[in-house]
Amino acid sequence: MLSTPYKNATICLGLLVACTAPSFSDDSVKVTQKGKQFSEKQLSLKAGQSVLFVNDDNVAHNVYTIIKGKKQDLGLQKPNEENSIAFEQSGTYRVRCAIHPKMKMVVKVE
Ligand SMILES: [Cu+2]
Repeated sequence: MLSTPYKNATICLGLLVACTAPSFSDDSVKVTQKGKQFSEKQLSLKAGQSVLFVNDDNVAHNVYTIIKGKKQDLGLQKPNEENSIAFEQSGTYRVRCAIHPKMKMVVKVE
């Protein structure tokens, strides 16, 4: 019973993020995934800034972040797909691809 409304809420939230993305794009940083690497090895951001991950490869990628043991997963990103994530909490995030363990990035948020 509970799972369906929850799923719908998640989809709505996803659409909302997708639709409102251009309005805060000034503040967001673009990182591409190409050649099984992130285009940046390290980023410094202010809390609340977002990163737009764009898959510019011909293989699927995944992005997840870890801070203080807390994991946030953006899911699978097929070629040409993009996903944005807001870094709300200050600290050092490790950013990884679940498919390619060598893809690594560090995001420092203050
Ligand atoms: Cu990957």
